[in-house]
Amino acid sequence: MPHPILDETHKRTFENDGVLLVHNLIPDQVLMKDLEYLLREHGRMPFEDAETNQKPWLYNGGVRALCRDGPVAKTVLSVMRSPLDDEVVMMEEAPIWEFGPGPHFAHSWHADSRQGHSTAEFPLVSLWLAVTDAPYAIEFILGSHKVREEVETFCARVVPGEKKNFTELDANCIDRLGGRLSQPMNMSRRLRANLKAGDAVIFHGETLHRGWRSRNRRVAISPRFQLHHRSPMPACTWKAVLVHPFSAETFDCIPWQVFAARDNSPWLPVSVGRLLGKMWSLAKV
Ligand SMILES: O=C(O)CCC(=O)C(=O)O
Repeated sequence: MPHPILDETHKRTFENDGVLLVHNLIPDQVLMKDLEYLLREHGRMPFEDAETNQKPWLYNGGVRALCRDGPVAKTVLSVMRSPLDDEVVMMEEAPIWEFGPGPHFAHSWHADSRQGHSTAEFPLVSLWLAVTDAPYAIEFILGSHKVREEVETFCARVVPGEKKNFTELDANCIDRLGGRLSQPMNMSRRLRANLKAGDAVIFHGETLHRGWRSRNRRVAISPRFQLHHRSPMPACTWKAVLVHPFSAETFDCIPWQVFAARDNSPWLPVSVGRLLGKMWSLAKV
């Protein structure tokens, strides 16, 4: 499947805003419908810090085929700083976000990387792919990746009853800070687009964003990629998948386990996952 060619203007937008909107990353609506079916079971899982939630390529043939054969990693690599010979890029998690239908409200502002873990030298970059239509489902503060430290210093609040020192960003504080930082960062500029199935947003690990729930159901998947120094690089790891340098064999060094089924039975064995992966590969030629 071809991936969109992103030029210097796109890269500059990504560097300045910390966000880049890519319409029609996957134009094939039949594939998007298939993916929606395959992700459905996982959308019902409660969000938790568990492999079954964050490493869906371990058990979901659809996710695996998308990330191995689809345009996701290539597109992220084309805006990320080019890796040197002794550097690698790993896909480290890929949470699936399914919400609604339900009341209309915003989740908390946050950035995907832990503070200081995404740098110009070793960036973390996320891609959020709308698997169904996702009207105004995710919002970004443009330029906020450049003022992460200020945001955390002024707006992080310890959440009572949560784990020690767990903080959340205060939305009112971010609004006020946005006003004060508007010169020269213009942090009050926001992006909240009407995304269709197959559209994607690529964003820096430090960029502030928040998801919105709405009266309509919507599904998205958000693989995250980190550039690392090569050494020591394990030959095969289950928890992070090597996407640069890429080889399908390296990707497939991880055995497929189980994955969500299309019918009512929740799980099917490995061989059917392989078949679906092949279907995806055929669809791209
Ligand atoms: O889709 C959502 O509502 C949440 C997305 C998000 O916050 C993320 O990918 O980090």
